[in-house]
Amino acid sequence: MVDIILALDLTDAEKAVKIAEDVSEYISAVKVNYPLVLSAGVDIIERLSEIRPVIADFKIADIPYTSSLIAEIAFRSGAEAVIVHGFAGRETVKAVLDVAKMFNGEVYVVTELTSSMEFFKNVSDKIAEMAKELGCHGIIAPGNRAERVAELRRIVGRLKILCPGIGAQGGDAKAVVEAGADAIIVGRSIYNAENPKKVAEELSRLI
Ligand code: 3DU
Repeated sequence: MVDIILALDLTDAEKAVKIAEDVSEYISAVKVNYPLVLSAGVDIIERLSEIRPVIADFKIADIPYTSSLIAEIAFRSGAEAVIVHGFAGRETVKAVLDVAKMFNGEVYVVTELTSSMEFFKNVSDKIAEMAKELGCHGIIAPGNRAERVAELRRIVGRLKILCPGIGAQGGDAKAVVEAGADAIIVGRSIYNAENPKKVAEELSRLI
């Protein structure tokens, strides 16, 4: 089964909670990012986790020590998973994994961004290999490039592949699922819709 993960890049906590509640039956998790956490405070993770498990998309990309502190705050606040940038290197990903283990949490590694391949071209396959080697739970792959999702699938084997870039960024949910995604991450197409529940329901039927 393919999951829908709601990307809640809103800056209004009450609106964010309301949308998560509205669409909860169609989503497997809520992904929070800096816009929401920096405006609503880190406690929003705990609140949202009462609705669905929360993935903290802090795209951690610092030295291992600082990265481990960020991961610890995310897990202590109730996140079930964190997202780390693979380009930060093996030691950073390992430091985040060590923290995740203490909380029984999951770690997903960004391989390449949907928005630009300018610097990722020669590294994203290596990042995917590293994520597999280190025993991460999955990778974040570009949902607007289905052919890359298929290539990354060949590299990571059975690791989970979560794909943002669907809808607002032009990615096609069906193509990405056929390419091997385990979940699609959808933000604006749902939370900016006149009827978020209807959009989530249609997406869930489609995939
Ligand atoms: O474009 P949307 O509104 O559906 O939101 C996509 C979310 O996924 C957003 O939180 C963004 O930070 C995240 N993301 C990407 O869009 C692309 C990536 O390569 C990685 C994460």
